[in-house]
Amino acid sequence: MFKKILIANRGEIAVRVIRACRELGIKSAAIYSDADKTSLHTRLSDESYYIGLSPAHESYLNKEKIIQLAKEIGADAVHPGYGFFSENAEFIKALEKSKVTFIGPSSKSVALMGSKTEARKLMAKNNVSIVPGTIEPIKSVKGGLKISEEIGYPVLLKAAAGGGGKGMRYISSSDEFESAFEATKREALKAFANDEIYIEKYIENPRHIEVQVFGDMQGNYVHLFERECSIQRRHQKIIEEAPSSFVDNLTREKITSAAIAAAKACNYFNAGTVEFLMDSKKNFYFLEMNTRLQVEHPVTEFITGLDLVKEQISVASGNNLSFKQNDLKINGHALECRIYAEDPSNNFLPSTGLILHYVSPSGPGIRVDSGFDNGSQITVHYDPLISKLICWSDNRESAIERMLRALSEYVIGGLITNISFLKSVIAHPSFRKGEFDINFLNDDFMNSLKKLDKTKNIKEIERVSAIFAAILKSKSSFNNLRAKQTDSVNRWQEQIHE
Ligand code: MV4
Repeated sequence: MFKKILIANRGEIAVRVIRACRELGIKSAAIYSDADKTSLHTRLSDESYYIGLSPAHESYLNKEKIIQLAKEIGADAVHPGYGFFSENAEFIKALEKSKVTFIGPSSKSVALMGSKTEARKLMAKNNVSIVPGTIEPIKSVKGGLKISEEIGYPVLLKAAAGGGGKGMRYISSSDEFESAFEATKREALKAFANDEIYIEKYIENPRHIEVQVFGDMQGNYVHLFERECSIQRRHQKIIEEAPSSFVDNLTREKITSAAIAAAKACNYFNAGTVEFLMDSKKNFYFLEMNTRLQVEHPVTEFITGLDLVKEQISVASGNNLSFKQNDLKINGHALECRIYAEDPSNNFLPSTGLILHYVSPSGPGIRVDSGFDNGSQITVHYDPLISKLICWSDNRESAIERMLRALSEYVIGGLITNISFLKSVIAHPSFRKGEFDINFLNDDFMNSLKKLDKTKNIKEIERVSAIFAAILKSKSSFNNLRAKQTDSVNRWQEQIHE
């Protein structure tokens, strides 16, 4: 087993990995930028190393510096978290050439799944159903028109090097094809330095269902069931759950088998996620594979009782998977809400500043993964994710009630958050019934909230303000806090008058 792990990340996921290291008796080494000098991950780790300025490309994205540091401090392994270098084949390749182990898949698997056309080709060859379309990049407008005619409009043009919604274009009829073809190619070249594009049939109102898979270096594979991630906005997931209320046992059998076939096809090891689109008839299509630990892994941990990060560390050190498929069953239901510092009533504009008062929910069935606490600063440099609130209960209905209870316990003073927006989504009759797809948070939904929510939102602000004011008043250090208090009062007033 490893003795020391360098964590090449920040925020809640760095804290999550530190916790796994601590329980395994492995030393954790954190890296931090200027903005993170006093952050939770910097404080909780056994060792922490300053690596540069606040902008990520000056610190968390400095490949040479991070690899050099890992060697210098005698780390046996690097955990990349999600984002940053987690799916960077060059970073992984550099580690493969050194004595430091990358906690994740091989650079080959990552590179293969990074090319969406290569991935589609491999899936088709291994009988994993892909969205109808091309498996080779399209060369000409004429060729593209012919294929689109065959599969039927509407179609999507996608960048071969894209993914996660970047470099995608909708085409409703042949008149739009030529200009869309040129524009998508141009954008793909600019964004990914690769202008290859391909065609897929447009799947109407699908759900986003993904399967957690795991492999070891001995060629054993398991799946950890599915997650439903349809509640999203502009490709940003907001609420995830496991299992999906839409997936029956037979569909689960088929989609998890497909996911394992996908992992095997690219000789995958460590934690991965196979993403599918599922239409209203429960037909599912391979979309892409995420070759990393995902933000929403805790919902899978809740329903399986496993610790995915410990398992990642274990298989990376060469151990067999610690369990077999038959050892696993779905226990109850889990939901995750992503708590963001953003303003739902102002087009989800990120809200930066100090967290002046922070009380997170707790009690039965609650887990909060956060990289922040009292006095933490939310800056423009990184994702405005404050925390992940995850709830477990023995069924979906009670997990929903528990989530509403937990959201109402949350107090985050000093910043605007999406907490009351999350409450509105979770409490919505369609969400409760499990009747939704990837378009649930569309304009109609947002407009219906606007009408309902003016008073509710102000009530919530008044509630948090009252708690905050009472706490400040009772503190002996009240006078010392005056400057900050003035700041916070202004923020509340800004909200009330918007
Ligand atoms: C699609 C699609 C419909 N049909 N492909 C968006 C992110 C990227 N991973 C693929 N995406 C989509 N691909 C076909 N053929 C709809 C989406 C899509 C989507 C997918 C999953 C979750 C949220 C989404 C939001 C908008 C569009």
